[in-house]
Amino acid sequence: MPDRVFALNGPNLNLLGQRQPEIYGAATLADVERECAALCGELGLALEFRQSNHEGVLVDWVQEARGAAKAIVINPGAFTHTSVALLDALNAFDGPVIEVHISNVHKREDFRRHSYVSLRADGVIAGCGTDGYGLALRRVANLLARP
Ligand code: CA2
Repeated sequence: MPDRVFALNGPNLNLLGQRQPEIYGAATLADVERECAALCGELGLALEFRQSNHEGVLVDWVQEARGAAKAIVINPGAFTHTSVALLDALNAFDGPVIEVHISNVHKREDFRRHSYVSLRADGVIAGCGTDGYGLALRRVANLLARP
């Protein structure tokens, strides 16, 4: 049985590829999911890829991952900078957590430099465009093989 990984995406990431390509690139979220699924096939991982605009839904999915996934890759969108609830949920998850940001949050407004999720994340990838998802999945595969 391949190890299952949840890849969770926060608010507005459903708009990827439709607006602000200078910041977030041209790929749509469906493109990103397709690339992640292909990579997971190579890495021997089973992917569950989801997006929600709602904080509580993301919290529910992180809780669901406790029984259903070995690792979480998460781009929490703007909840990165605001959500203690998401941090608390991630703190109740035992496996590796990798935080992904498409843009370089450190090159933008000051408020984007603080992440509640980083207090729990085992790794953080920012500013690598949508390639960051693949980098995060490779890291997860390594961590699950050699904890
Ligand atoms: O760089 C990232 O991946 C972010 O997590 C994206 C969030 C932002 O609030 C974080 O500070 C950094 C915003 C996601 C919005 O995505 C859009 C994509 C295309 C068009 C409009 C919004």
